[in-house]
Amino acid sequence: MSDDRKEFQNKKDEQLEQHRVDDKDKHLTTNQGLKVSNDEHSLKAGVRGPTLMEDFHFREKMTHFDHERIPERIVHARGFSAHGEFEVYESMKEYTKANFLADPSVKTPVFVRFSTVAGSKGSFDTARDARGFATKFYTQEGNFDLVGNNIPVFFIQDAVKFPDLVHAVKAEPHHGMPQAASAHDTFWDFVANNQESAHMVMWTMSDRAIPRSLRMMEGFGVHTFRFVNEEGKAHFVKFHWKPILGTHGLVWDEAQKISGKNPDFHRADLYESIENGDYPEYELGVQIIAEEDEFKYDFDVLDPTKLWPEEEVPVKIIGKMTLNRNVDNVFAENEQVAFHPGHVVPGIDFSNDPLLQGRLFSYTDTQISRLGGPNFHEIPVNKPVCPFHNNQRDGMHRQTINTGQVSYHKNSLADNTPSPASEEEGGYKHYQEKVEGHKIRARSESFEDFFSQAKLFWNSMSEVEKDHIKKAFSFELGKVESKSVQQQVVNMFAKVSSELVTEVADNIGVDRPEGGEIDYTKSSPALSMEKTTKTAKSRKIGVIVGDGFNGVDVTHILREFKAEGAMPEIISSKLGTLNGSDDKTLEVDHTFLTADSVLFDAIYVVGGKNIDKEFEQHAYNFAEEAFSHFKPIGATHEGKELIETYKDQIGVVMEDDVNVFADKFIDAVAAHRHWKRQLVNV
Ligand code: HDE
Repeated sequence: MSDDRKEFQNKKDEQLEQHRVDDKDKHLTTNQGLKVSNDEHSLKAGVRGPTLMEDFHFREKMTHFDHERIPERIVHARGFSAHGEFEVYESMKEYTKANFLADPSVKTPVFVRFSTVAGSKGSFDTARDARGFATKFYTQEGNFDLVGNNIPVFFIQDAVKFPDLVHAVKAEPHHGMPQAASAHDTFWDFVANNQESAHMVMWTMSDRAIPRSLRMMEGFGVHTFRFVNEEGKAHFVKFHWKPILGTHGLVWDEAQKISGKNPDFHRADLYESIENGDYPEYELGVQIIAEEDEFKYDFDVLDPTKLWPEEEVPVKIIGKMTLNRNVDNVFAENEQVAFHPGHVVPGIDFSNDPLLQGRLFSYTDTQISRLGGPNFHEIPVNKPVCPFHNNQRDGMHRQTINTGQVSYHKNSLADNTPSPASEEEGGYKHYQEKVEGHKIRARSESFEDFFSQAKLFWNSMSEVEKDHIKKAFSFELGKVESKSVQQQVVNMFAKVSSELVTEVADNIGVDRPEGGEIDYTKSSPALSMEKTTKTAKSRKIGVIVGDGFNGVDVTHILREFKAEGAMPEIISSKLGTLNGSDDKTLEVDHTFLTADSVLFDAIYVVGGKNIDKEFEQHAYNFAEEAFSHFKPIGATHEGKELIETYKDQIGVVMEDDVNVFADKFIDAVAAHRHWKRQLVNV
């Protein structure tokens, strides 16, 4: 077994042991504290007789079980969470009076929930979808929730359309299919008939929508918020999370196969890296626009289908979040956490983005039905770490036992407590934006440009990224049954790129649209994932080893991998110990049955002197699949013969000198994917 997995296992054993020690003297009781003498048989009238109503223990246990589930989130049902901390690098006082952004010595506890949007709670992690990236900062001034996504824009501009969008993307109501997928008629019908979605659709068709890891994706607050400083001066602000490991995607074929091989791929990756002490880290960045520059740009700062190109409005990195503790209980924390974009602290305020305005209503409303009443703030994961007092009372599931006679404001009987705080005392004061206008159901004309930034995104992609987008459209529209919808979508995206729609139209057998591409030539290099941080750190290497492997060399190579932070895991025909030369042994982590090529970032084939034909075939299959997904492949010793076909191919390392091999292979792993293979092989 690899050292990392051993450590993981040891930790698990320690936890179990701790549990045993803690619970040593505890008896099983009912919820009323009565000790239970038998938990295996219900109370019956005779051993072969009927169960009796009188069996209060059975009824209490079963009733509780019957009510174990709560309604899943209507969107973002499938999620996974972790605890951590946030620290600001330098005081942001110039822009905001938020305390947690003022003092670099303060560590603010955080809780993050990542999610997919469309699928139900039991769906799979690697669906093509936006990912939720919701962070709760437990500050001393109250909770601040940054409820974002891994895509910086949204499908729609006004919250009133959200139920329509969600109805369209969710499984179709007449047969309940497909699960966790946008590749169906109603979603694309919505897109073609709500063309403000063009920009976000470009993102969801890119590899951003199939992240390699939750640790390797960006996060965005999406909307424009406001920073307000002590003097009451405001700036528009957009929030970004930048992962230290860089932003990386899967390839679509791989993502689909992982859904079957390990539906929990992302959550397992997050959980295990935290257990192993490889803490996921993200830097917080802000883009700031002065209020007086509101109309300086070719986009409306209030339009949530627009991003602010980083080259025009730089991202200032202001702090770092480290996720360092897994949840103890998925239900209590991940399911019961209740986010709300309206949970803000002094110094952070809203803009008039109509999508944000609608969200400010929706989130409390949804928590009331999901968590069964208005007291969800009392659930431990939602509770502020600072004191809170008010005159709200009672309701479903109330935990607090409020004492005293007075529960109203203003009062004299309790000296008018709890009393509102002045601004100096930390009371929240809304930014006094001047607003006037007619009551009107309409949108500003400045929201009507749906295609410039869709094209900006396309213009910014590398050739490989463009190719993936074409394939994603071809896949999704290939699953659509209505010819009319297919044609409408192709016609719509002709405005973005004729290259894109010509290929897609040919692939799905509809007419090529004629012309239509809008004139927009800007690009934003920051949107491409190609130039992101590349490192071998935390990359999983599947090492295929058989009995009779070269002991000294292979042990040395594995050590080199680990020194670079990569994570080798041993795969062989059976679990147990493998014997190599020079008395070296290796413990097997996975068999060919329990592992699969798609679950690793790279494959290293070692082989061994005592392997059989079946082993040879498996080793070849692992390499073949890794090759088709552009992953690095390495081979030494007997392994070289097993995958000789791939010799001299791009991203394939076969060397006799072990040091040269280790160096070259690590470089190949750090490069992540070897896309040039595609250009050679297509
Ligand atoms: Fe949400 N969204 N949303 N959303 N959203 C929910 O709240 C909603 C939007 C986001 O891990 C719901 O507790 C409306 C944008 C995340 O618990 C619900 C609109 C962005 C999560 C809701 C939007 C998000 C949610 C469902 C359009 C990115 C998961 C359950 C106006 C900035 C949070 C719940 C978690 C969850 C409403 C659009 C992010 C129904 C009405 C844009 C990350 O209240």
